[in-house]
Parts: sequence; structure tokens; C-alpha cells
Amino acid sequence: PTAIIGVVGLAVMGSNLARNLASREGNTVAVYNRSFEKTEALLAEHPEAGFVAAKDYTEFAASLARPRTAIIMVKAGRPTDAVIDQLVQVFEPGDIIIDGGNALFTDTIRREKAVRETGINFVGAGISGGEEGALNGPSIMPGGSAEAWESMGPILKSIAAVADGEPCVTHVGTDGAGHFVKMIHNGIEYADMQLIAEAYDLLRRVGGFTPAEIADIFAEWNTGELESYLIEITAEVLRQVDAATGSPLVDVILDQAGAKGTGAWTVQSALDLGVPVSGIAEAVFARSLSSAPAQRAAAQSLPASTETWSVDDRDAFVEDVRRALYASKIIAYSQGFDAIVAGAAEYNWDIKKGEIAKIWRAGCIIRAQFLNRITEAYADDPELVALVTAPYFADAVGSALPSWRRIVAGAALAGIPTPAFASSLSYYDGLRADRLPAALVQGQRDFFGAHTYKRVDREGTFHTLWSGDRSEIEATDTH
Ligand code: NBP
Repeated sequence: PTAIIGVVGLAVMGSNLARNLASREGNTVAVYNRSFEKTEALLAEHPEAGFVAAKDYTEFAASLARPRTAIIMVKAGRPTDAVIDQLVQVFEPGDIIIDGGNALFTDTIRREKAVRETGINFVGAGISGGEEGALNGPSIMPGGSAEAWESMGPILKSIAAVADGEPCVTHVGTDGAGHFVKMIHNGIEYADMQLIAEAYDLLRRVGGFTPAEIADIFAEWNTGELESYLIEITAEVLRQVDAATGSPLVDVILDQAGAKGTGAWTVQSALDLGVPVSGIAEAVFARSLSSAPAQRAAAQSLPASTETWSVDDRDAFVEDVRRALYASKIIAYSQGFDAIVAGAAEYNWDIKKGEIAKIWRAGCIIRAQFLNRITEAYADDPELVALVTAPYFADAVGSALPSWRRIVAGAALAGIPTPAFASSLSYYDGLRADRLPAALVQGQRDFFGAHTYKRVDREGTFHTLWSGDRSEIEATDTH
């Protein structure tokens, strides 16, 4: 056996990852795909990689040096279980199975538990960066045991993206921690994309800029604190002209955004954990709304009652939008990291938040310089709750506030939907409020369900006898 590592599943992601692995000095990589044609095609296209091709799992296992390490890159869900079942048959205790697909973290927890009983290590590893990242260096978020990390860490470091000289991979935590963090990454990605889209919409509809002009604005923003891969590609998409019609491509793309589910998973998990990831949720819902043609058609005749938003100083308007975008982005990341903190507490993962921000600086879709500020914030205070309260972010949001309020208020009057901008501002105002109307909600709950309440002025749990004489009693149990 000569191969140092193997890849199962040779579609876009798997073949690119296999080529990345094979491109490192001295690496021999074993490859297997369910349908052999894909394996043959990869071998024919990339003879330079020196792949060791296997026709079945027995051959695959025999070609791997011990302890065997295999990365699964197949469709998430049942296909992943099918491949694991096969690998477990031919692998031995001490070997390592890495699932690099987009698995739901609870599936990873289940699989890790089952595979561990055989003595084989199972690692759920989130891999971000699409096909380009897989080939040239992705951001890798592995979970699993510390022993597995010890053994496979060096090879993952050798293929990961590099940010400021450091590989974008770290042992996130045990069992499903890696896939959980990858899920949050994708949720933040949804919010980031939606916020950028809202900024574009305002610049276009209120600022009156053309897509090409907005591309220039984004390119300019990309030299400052908003510098990120998503801002960079947004400029490129906006600059693209459709060959068939001569129109900006963005104008001929159907305005219905699809989704593969990881954003929805983030929101579902956050709902379970009780963490308000409102920016991410609005981004997921905005895609759902866009993809509801029947409802949108039926609503075309609804009244608008909008006010005209005329902009006198276009430069000042652009700056307002930029600041609103930056503040909302800080909220999205703050909420995402709060979800990581809550997930870590719920599932007993020792997740180093600053390390997560570090491994997102390159390779992945949300890569941005801004992540350095997050790492610094957690270095200053590892127990930090609500990232937005860290001095750097509090200052950044504070100076953006007047712009942010003008944009959200203006959009509401003009009838331009800004769900992520607006909900992020509402979240911010809710978070900093010294008193919330939750007191009234708690009163309502006590009225109809005897759910009790606590008082601001003394210890204990109380209930008002709403259907009796409306006196207050001290309640013994809470509902
Ligand atoms: P796909 O998600 O399209 O999966 C295709 C692969 O799964 C093929 O190799 C196929 O084999 C294999 N497969 C299936 Br389908 N059912 C199987 C089964 N029962 N047993 C064995 N193999 C089976 O590939 P992808 O787009 O390269 O993505 C791979 C993974 O990486 C996914 O989990 C994805 O979510 C994740 N991911 C993708 C991206 C991206 O940008 N595309 C980014 C990050 C993560 P066959 O050739 O025989 O049909």
C-alpha cells in the first residue's frame, strides 16, 4: 500500500480535493467513485496527479498505508451513510474516516458514535470554498477526536488555504463540532449575501446608479473595512454584461434565489438553542419570499403608499449605505458567534472562537480581513458574549448608527424591502434597551396560562389571580 490518503466520491468537490492532495510533494492519493467512469475520467484528465485508482472498496483499502485515512466527498445524507457502511467493512481500528461533505451536525454526532464502536475514528469535517477552494486550498473545520486530529492534522494543514502564513484549519471540537461550525459559516454567508444585495438594491433604486457604477462602488468598498471575497465577486457579477441581450447580466437573471438548506439548518438549530440569529433568518426568508412566484404575483396589486426618496448628495448616500451594510454585517457575525457559543455549551464542545475566525480568513466564502478583528476581540476576552459589545465592534456600530437609521427609515418610507438591514438594527436596539416589552408578554402569559413571572423588586416567582380577585400570590413551581 502506497497511498497516504484516499478520496471517495469524485464529483466536483472530491476530484478537486484529490488533485489538491496529490499536488503536495510526495503524496500518493487513492481514489474511488461508485461509478467507475468518473474515476477513469479523472485519471485520463490528470495523469500528472499519479492517482491510485480503486474499482471497489477492498482495493481502495488495500492501496492505503496504515493508519488508513479516507475523505468522503459524496452527496450529504443517505449516500454518506452508504459509503461509511462500506468503509467500515474494509477499514481497521485506528483508521480514520473523514466526511468532508455538508452533513447536518446531528448526523455527524450519530455517525461518530456508531463508527467509534468499531475502533475506527470518524471525523466530520466542514470544507468551505467551493470547487476552487477544494483545488487550491479550502478552509477546513474538522471535528472528531483529538487522536484523529493528531494523525490527520498535518495533511489537512498541507492542503488548507493560508492566511497570514497560517493554515486555515484547526481542530474545532469533538464529534459534530466541525460540521456545526461549517453550518454557522454558511448561515453567516447567507446573511452577508443578503445584506450586500440590499445595499445594491438601495444604490440602484434610490441612488440611481447603474450596475456597472455599483460594481465600481463595491470595488472601492473592497479596499476598506468591508474588504471580503463576497464584496469582490459582487462587483464582478454586477459588471458582467449578457452577451445575448447586451443588458447587465443581473437584469436577465430570474430574481428567485435558491438554497441548499444549510442556511435553514442554521436557523433551525438557533431556534432550538434559543439564539436570535435574526439577520441569518431574514436572509433565508428573503430567498423563500423571492422563490414564491404565486404569492408575489398575487401581491402585485397591493397598495404601496410610498414616499419618494430623493437623494441630494449621492456620495453621502453611498456612504450611508456602506455604513449600514457594515453595521448589519457586524450584527450577523455577532449573532453567528453567539450561536457557536450556545452550540458549544449544549453539545460540550471546547470551541475556541478566535481560532474559528482565524480559519475563516482565507479559503472559505465569507473570507475577509474583518475576521482578524473577531480573533482579536476573543483574544482580549475569551468569555465575550455578543461580539457586538467588544470595544472595536461597539465603536464601529456606534459610528455607523446615524447612517444605519437613515437607511432603514428611508427604505421603510420608500417601500424598499431591507429585511436584513432592518432586523439587524431592531436586534441592536433590542439588545441595548434597558427595558423591553417582554414584561408585557410575560404578563400575558401569566394571564392565560398561569406561566408566572419574576419581579424587578424582590426574589421569587409570582402569579396574579387573574380570574379571581387579581391579588398576587407567590408561586411555588414554574411552568
Ligand atoms: P454531489 O453532492 O453532487 O455528490 C455526487 C457524488 O456522490 C458522486 O461521486 C456520486 O457517485 C456520489 N454518490 C451518490 Br450521489 N450516492 C452515492 C452512494 N449511494 N454511494 C456512493 N457514492 C454516492 O458532489 P459535490 O458537489 O462534489 O459535493 C460533495 C460534497 O461536498 C457534498 O456533501 C456537498 O454538500 C459538499 N460541498 C459542496 C460544495 C460545492 O461548492 N459544491 C462546497 C462545500 C461542500 P456517482 O458518480 O456514482 O453518482
